[in-house]
Amino acid sequence: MASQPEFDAIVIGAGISGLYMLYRLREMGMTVRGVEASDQVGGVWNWNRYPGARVDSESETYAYFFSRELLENFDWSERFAAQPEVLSYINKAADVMDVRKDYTFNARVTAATWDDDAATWTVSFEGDRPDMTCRFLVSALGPLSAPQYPNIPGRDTFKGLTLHTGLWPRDPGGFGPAPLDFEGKRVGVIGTGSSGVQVIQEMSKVAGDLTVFQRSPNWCTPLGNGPITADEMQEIKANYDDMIGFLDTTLAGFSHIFRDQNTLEATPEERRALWEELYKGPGFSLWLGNFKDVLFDKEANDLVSEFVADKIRERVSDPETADKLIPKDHGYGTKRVPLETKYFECYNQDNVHLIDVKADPITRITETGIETESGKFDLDVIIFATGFDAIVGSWNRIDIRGRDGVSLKDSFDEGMSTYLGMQVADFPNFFMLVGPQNGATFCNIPRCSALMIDWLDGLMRTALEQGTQVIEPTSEAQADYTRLCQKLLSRTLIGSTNSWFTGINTNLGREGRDALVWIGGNPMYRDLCTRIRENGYEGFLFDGAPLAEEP
Ligand code: NA7
Repeated sequence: MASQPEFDAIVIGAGISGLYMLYRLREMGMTVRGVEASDQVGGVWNWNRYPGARVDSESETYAYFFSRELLENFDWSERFAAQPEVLSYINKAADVMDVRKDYTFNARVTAATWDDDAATWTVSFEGDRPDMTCRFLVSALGPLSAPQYPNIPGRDTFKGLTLHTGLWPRDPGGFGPAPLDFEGKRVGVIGTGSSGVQVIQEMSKVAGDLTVFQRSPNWCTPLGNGPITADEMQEIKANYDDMIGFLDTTLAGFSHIFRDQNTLEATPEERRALWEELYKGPGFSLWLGNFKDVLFDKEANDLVSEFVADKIRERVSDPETADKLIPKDHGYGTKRVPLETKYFECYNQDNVHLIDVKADPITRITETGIETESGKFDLDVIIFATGFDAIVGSWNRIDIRGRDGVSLKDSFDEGMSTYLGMQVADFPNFFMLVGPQNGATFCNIPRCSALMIDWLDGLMRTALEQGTQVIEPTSEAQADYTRLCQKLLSRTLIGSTNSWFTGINTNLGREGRDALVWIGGNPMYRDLCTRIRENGYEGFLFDGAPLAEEP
């Protein structure tokens, strides 16, 4: 017998997707509470305040589109906004939605437990905060919110300043980083993913001496940033409808669309001309505006990889250093492509040194710095740009127990399987946003998560209209969807590359690739969701049965 919980719904997380989800649930007439570990909104943009942090999506596309008020009243200052501007935008959006009053801040969720008799979730918190209960539990945890440190002996012994890009100290009362002084300091950065590349660029300008500890190089390409003038902003505002329509046609909600041509159908001269243009183009032009087979066909991928390798050789003066900066273990675009501004040129500066820690592994961290097998580096600051326990880590940090006490982590460990990346069988009324296998995870997140939340809005409204207490997926629908995720991923070169997209996390000893992302793109995901809705939310059970009639 279902009993009355404290709230109709609880949303965990006050990042981009959580805020919008809460707003939609409230508009639906539900009693809803948001809970957030931090003392403020912003999610990933609140935690990752390191110098150099910025979006790789064109700023005006990295936004909510549901509110004309917001579209009209926010002016972006740069083509690719820096973290403080993105955080100020999210704060403005929170004002427009008026959602802060519905949040409990400083509330880190440690556990969530389903009670099948009462048909409610009980949510528990760190410290002595009392539990809360709800009918529907939405986890908007962020795919990159569980920072990880490498397992290097002696990490806690370092007497200098230790920082992690994902847990950067903040400017009290402001939107940016704490005013730390790196001028003239000896700085070491471990990690050369997107965060490492961004922070290295900034540190190279101020550090007396910067040592980069690189395990794997990445295929970084230019960001193409610059200011947005007042006239340009007016033009952007005048064309919002066209832009939104266009974004919905692209693979991942970015402003780039693959060519309708295969690489080898173009002559070498045509290929070169296109790649030169795309390399100079903004953001993910080269990644997502390329020939349509570059992420599928090894021969095509080798050609574009060689083009980017030549660019690195042109930009780095010392051939040996250039060679260390060229990836050998994966092709261009098969992992997340970091975007950069004069990143490679940093290595031409006398104050910047590159250590290849695959050839010369870090052995330990000491009171004074980092030691490798063949060297000793005295440092004032160590920056860990070592990423996250991506996607699954955000959920695994919480002890989530479904029907009969079954653990979500155990279910993930057995092999990722979800329905639409939204629900998992045996976890009734539990929803995930931008998590494993979700259409918004390999995507321009604000754009794609809003589309998904709008769709979930329809599902929840239908449930409310029917007086449904329990929504859950069927095991069959979940297995079919998971097979589709696996099939789509296996067709791409991304699927055969070790990265956080495929669930490899060597730091955590996680081996063996798994389909953690939906790679089919936004239009296919949206069409699938539309078809499911039109078929009476096919694959979902409402109080244990398919929906009685067409919604
Ligand atoms: P990433 O992309 O996961 O990068 C982490 C980096 O840290 C990567 O270069 C790792 O090398 C490196 N790493 C991790 N552990 C170690 C150890 N033990 N020794 C040396 N180097 C290590 O995280 P980011 O924060 O840069 O970016 C995450 C996402 O945020 C990004 O994709 C964007 O979507 C935004 P590895 O490649 O594992 O050899």
